Amino acid sequence: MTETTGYSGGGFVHVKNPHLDSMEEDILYHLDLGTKTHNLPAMFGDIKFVCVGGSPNRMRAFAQFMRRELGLAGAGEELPDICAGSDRYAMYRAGPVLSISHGMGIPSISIMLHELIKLLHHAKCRDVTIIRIGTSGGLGIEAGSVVITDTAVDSSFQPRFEQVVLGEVVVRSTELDKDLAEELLACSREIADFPTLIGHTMCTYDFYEGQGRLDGALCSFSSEKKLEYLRRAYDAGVRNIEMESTAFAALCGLCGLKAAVVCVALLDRLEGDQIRASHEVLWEYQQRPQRLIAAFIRQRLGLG
Ligand code: R2B
Ligand code: URA
Repeated sequence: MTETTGYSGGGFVHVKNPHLDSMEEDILYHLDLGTKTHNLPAMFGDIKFVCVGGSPNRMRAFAQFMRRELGLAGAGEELPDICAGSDRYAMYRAGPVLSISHGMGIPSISIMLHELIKLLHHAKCRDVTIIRIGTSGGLGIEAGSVVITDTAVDSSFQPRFEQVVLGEVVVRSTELDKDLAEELLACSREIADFPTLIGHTMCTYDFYEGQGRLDGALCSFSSEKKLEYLRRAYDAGVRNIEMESTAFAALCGLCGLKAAVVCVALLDRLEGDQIRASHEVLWEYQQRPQRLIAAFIRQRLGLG
């Protein structure tokens, strides 16, 4: 069974679940928010940009950075974690920007996105742009390069996300918003002192064997086989590898959200498996997608 991409009538988030309407209350358990306990339209109705990324600390730093970039009052102060009652995910706000962590891997980001998308729906948000800012392994590109994903592909280089529903495999499209990717690339040309490119992003279920690494606790293939696989991925247009983009693209696409994936490459996987750069270098690399997205948001808000 294949599902097609959704549309967003009137710019609203488009949940595709008839059961939601008949629920008296919706508890967003992993976010520690709910329709009866919180006034979601008042809290979130004016959100226009949602940025998601793996680590809670990084997403707090991003929200703090965005407060400074947008010239918001109290920019230097500690930010409260909106999901403080749950230790699964962290959520911060900077004006019209929401910054949320999603943990590592498809199951973790899927749970967060189901609840986030319902949150945006309950809050009656309109015209929301959602961007994953993350880290990745590069493929044939210099460490520190930023990849804007045009298509998220699975480990067979196909633009699909397979979700098992009631024991059946449902295949979902992983198309992302092409215009948004181009807008981000144009933005990078203006600000970036680092290489930025558009390419396919391969999403895997594992960091080690799943990404062809030789340095996990298990490995049953040779260095030659690994390189042959990674070169085939490169020839199919893959420029970086991470662990969430197909699920992110599928869920956001079906719910009518304009979505982008922007990840920095921490290393070139054609040159090795271990991430050897220092903490300082890695910290600076991780700021690159944040700087690009800050410039993009400033531009969209007419501050650029
Ligand atoms: C990138 O980095 C994490 C693994 O180190 C994973 O969440 C991803 O997609
Ligand atoms: N994240 C990944 O998923 N893979 C890498 O190689 C680096 C970061």
